[in-house]
This record gives sequence, structure tokens and C-alpha cells, in this order.
Amino acid sequence: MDSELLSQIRDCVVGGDQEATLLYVQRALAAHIVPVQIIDEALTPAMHIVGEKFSCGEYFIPHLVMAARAMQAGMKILEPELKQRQQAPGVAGTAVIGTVHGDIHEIGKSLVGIMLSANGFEVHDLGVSVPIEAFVAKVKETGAGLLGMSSLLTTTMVGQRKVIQALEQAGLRGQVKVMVGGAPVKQGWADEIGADGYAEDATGAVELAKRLIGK
Ligand code: B1M
Repeated sequence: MDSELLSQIRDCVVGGDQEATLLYVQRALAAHIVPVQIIDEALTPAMHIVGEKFSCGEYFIPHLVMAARAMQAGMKILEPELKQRQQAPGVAGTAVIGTVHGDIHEIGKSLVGIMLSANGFEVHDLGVSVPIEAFVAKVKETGAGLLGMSSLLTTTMVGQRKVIQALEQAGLRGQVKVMVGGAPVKQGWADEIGADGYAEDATGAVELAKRLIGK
């Protein structure tokens, strides 16, 4: 039953059907499938399937857009559920997050933000294609102890390095831990650019964030 519902959600996202995605996510919640399982076993794998179809020429940009909208529709229902279930007491820390300049992929970054906020972080989400200066200014303004940068394109990963350099130049690098992520990002890249950590997924990002700020 659970696996049938999860595979129906996967199919709806792959097919870019927002309404059906909403319906099946609601059914999955009603069947007591937890939000994290819906995200990890249905929504996220669906986006990977969409990516594969795009790579082999079966899907084009409009398919990606439709699938992204379907996943976001599902996330709208899951976000309050996640926050309600995982809300940690007190503020774990302040985090600034965003997708680097030139990159408009927002789903993974938003998921990381939702999970951080569900785990007690005060999250300032700067959105997508965030200029270097905007990251630096927000860290300065909020006194954030954590900065998270997402990059989904190999061509935009370099933006993560540039932001770290800009933080150093602004004299802010000592006050903020930097974590990086996104599909093409790996631990080796994080080491190379002097980030404090890398996480493969949103759950890993929460664990890393807590570790980095000593919670
Ligand atoms: Co684009 N795209 N896309 N795309 N897209 C990818 C990334 C791609 C792998 C597809 C492919 O070729 N198979 C490919 C990148 C190749 C590369 O450089 N390595 C690609 C391309 C080429 C492009 C365009 C250049 C296509 C074009 O125009 N010709 C273009 C670029 C636009 C731009 O940014 N300037 C483009 C555009 C788009 C859309 C706008 C149509 C759409 C995004 C819509 C939106 O976000 N609102 C889109 C989509 C949907 C995808 C795929 C299919 C799905 C991405 C996604 O949402 N995944 C993607 C294929 C794929 O990734 N397999 C693809 C689901 C999400 C939950 O996972 O974002 O990986 P992800 O996040 C994960 C982890 O990575 C991690 O945790 C998240 C949750 O588990 N994580 C972090 C992410 N950020 C983190 C930060 C952290 C820690 C962990 O700490 C701070």
C-alpha cells in the first residue's frame, strides 16, 4: 500500500501533474507515511528520473519545469507537516542559504532550508541566482553562524568559491561556517574551496549544520 502510493506520487511528478501530485501526497499523509519518506522515496527520486529523461533527450525544458512545479506543489503540503513534526525547542542558530549566481535550481536548496527551519534554525533564504555581494551582506546583517550555498550546475559551482573569498575579504570568514551542496558538488570540491563541510542531501545538511555550529 505504502509503496504503491509512493510510486503513484513518483509517476505524477515525472508526468508533471500538479493536481494529482497534491492528491496522492495528501493520501500518503492520510495513510501515515511520514513526510521525510515521501520526499526521499517519491518526490526526489522522481526528479532524478526526470533528469535522466532530459539527459537522454526524451524530456525537454518544459517537462523539467512541469515536474518541478509538481514537486513544489507536493512540498507545499509537506512543509508545515515537517515543521510540526520535527520542530526542535529553541533556536539552533541562524543560517543564510541560497543558490549561487547564474543558477536558478531552487528545489534542493529550498528543501535544505525547510529541513533546517524544521530543526530549529532561523533561516534566511535568499532564493536563486544570488549575487556574491548579497550572500556577504546578509551574513553581515544577520550575524549568521552558518552559510549554505547550493549549486546544481558544474558551471556555477565556482560561485561557491567566490563567495568564500568575498567573506574572507570582508573579514567575515571567521564568524561563519560555510556548507556547500548540490548534485555536482562533492567533498573534494568543498575541501578545495575551503568550505567547512559538504552534505549530499537535506537530512545530511541538517546533521552537518548542527555539527558545524556545535549543537
Ligand atoms: Co536543470 N539541470 N537545467 N533545470 N535540472 C540539472 C541539474 C541537470 C543535472 C539535468 C541533466 O542534464 N541531467 C543539468 C546539469 C548538468 C551539470 O551541469 N552537471 C541541468 C541543466 C543542464 C540545466 C540547464 C542548463 C538546461 C538548459 O537550459 N539547457 C538549465 C540551467 C538554468 C540555470 O540554472 N541557469 C536548467 C534549468 C532547469 C529548470 C529551470 C527547467 C528546472 C529547475 C526548476 C526549479 O528549480 N524551480 C531544472 C530541473 C528540475 C533539473 C533536474 C531535472 C532536477 C533538479 C531537482 O530539483 N532535483 C536536474 C537533474 C538532477 O538533478 N538529477 C537538472 C531534486 C532536488 C531535491 O535535488 O536539487 O539535487 P537537488 O538537491 C538535493 C541535493 O543535491 C542536496 O540536498 C537536496 C535534497 O536532497 N543539496 C544540498 C542541494 N543543495 C544543497 C545545499 C547544501 C547541502 C545539500 O548545503 C548548503
